[in-house]
Amino acid sequence: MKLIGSLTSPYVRKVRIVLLEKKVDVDLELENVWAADTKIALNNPLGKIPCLILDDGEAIYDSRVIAEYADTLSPVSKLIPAGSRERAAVKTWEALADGVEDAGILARLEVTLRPLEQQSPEWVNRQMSKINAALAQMSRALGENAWCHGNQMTLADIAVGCALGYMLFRFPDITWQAQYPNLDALYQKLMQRPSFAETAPPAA
Ligand SMILES: N[C@@H](CCC(=O)N[C@@H](CS)C(=O)NCC(=O)O)C(=O)O
Repeated sequence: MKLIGSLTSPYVRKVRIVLLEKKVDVDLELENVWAADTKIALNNPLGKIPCLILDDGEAIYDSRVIAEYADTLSPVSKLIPAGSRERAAVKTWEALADGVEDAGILARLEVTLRPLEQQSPEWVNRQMSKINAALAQMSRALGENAWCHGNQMTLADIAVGCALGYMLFRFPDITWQAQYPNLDALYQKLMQRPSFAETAPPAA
């Protein structure tokens, strides 16, 4: 299988970590989806990464679908519980973490893609308040627990770890580590794992 992605996308990182934890080998094909000549639409008409190309050529996206599919590919490290309620809880953590990235990307695009006079500070503030609310909710829900859900690492922790890593990478001024020591402890613990260490975004 081939994973089309980048080294900076937090969604791609989540999928790469899942595949590493599941011990599923894929070739990573780097694609700059922002380049004028990107070929991503040949596989994903939405023009987004990650996109997983199966051995028969079928394309699978987005990151939540790929993560769910990858969890079925090997019996090692079950990342999504089988029970429907537990599954929904883990997927809600994932939605929360992905939502932090969605808001961060929208805020960043506003200031990196638009000329200054067209930028909306209200829009950026709206996205930043989503990020702040989501980080507070993550910290509240994690509490003193070792993992986001249950007593072992799940997709919830992987998704949250990627969102926190994305904050460090793109929003270093947000002081979540001092504000939420429990999230920081979780992140430091995750970074001990080769899957997280190997996929850390390159220095900005
Ligand atoms: N919900 C999607 C989001 C993927 C996404 O937005 N990826 C970004 C890279 S970080 C992208 O490809 N953006 C290109 C675009 O929006 O045109 C997922 O979970 O895979």
